Amino acid sequence: MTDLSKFDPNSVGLKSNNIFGLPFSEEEAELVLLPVPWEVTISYRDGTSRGPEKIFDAAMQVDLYDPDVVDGWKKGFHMLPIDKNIRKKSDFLRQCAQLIISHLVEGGVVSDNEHLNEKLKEVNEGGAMLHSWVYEMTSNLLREGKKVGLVGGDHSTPFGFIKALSDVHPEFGVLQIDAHADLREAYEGFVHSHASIMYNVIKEIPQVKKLVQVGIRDYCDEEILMIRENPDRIATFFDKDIKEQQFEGSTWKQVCEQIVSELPQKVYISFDIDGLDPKLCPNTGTPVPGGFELEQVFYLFKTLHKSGRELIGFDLNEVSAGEHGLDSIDGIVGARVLYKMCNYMVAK
Ligand SMILES: [Mn+2]
Repeated sequence: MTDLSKFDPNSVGLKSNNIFGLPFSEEEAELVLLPVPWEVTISYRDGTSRGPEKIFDAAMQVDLYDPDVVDGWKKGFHMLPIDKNIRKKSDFLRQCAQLIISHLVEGGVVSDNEHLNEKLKEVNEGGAMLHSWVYEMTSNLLREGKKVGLVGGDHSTPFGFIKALSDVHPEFGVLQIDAHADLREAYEGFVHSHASIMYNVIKEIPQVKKLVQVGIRDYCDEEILMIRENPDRIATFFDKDIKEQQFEGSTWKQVCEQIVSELPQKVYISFDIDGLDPKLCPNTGTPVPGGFELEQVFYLFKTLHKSGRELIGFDLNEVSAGEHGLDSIDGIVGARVLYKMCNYMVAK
């Protein structure tokens, strides 16, 4: 047990402590966070591989009192160190992916080009390697009896974690907060693209009985088709429909209850920060106008919790600090989102 007698939750967060300024070691913490500094297939702006450290820094400023889950932090939260080799690999493969994307943007075809074919193979193998690494890391933590959360990185990062959870939980749902449907098959030729995460989850993890998407407002024909063809496994709450429902008199409470009613008993949350209004995440990789206030999503979490559903894991992804470093709102919002999900993970 951690000795909390010398820890003052009202005082400044000590740099020598771990995330949120908390004094728990990995062994002592009930919830362990795995940072995944990875952004290989991002299609627009970069920076999200630095997300975990930006969130960690901003988390020092989060006040520990949470009226929704009082004293949750006493269960212990701990973030593992950022793996430098994973980041290096990401930086290298990012350059390979960039060559391919530039070629595609110029109207080129990758299969005609031997060099780019090699690069594509390398990127896809790297994606598979990352999945295995995340799978191993999170499987080990789950075996030790830890609760686990993942901090990305781009949205491809949680695949191995969701796979690890599927070894333990025969049936669960995924609640995805996102501007994008992420249901593209091998976007830009990248099998493990951030834009393909939920396609891969649906195709490869049958234990995910239901995917419930919320806030979606940027999608293509292929994705709409997949949603329409899989009504039993995918329920999509488009941003436009949610807003129109509200314009016509529905309350947010009613919308949240509808969303939660689509989910099975066990729930995993996949939180792409771009699901929020871009004013709250201006530096994220692919911002889209529309989306939610933070309080709206927190109220959705509260509704989920109240319904008696069990939260079995979560990820937070696509947080990027951009050029403003510590001063950016992105990290500050990310840290608060992370704290709320940590608290609900340990809430009774
Ligand atoms: Mn996404």
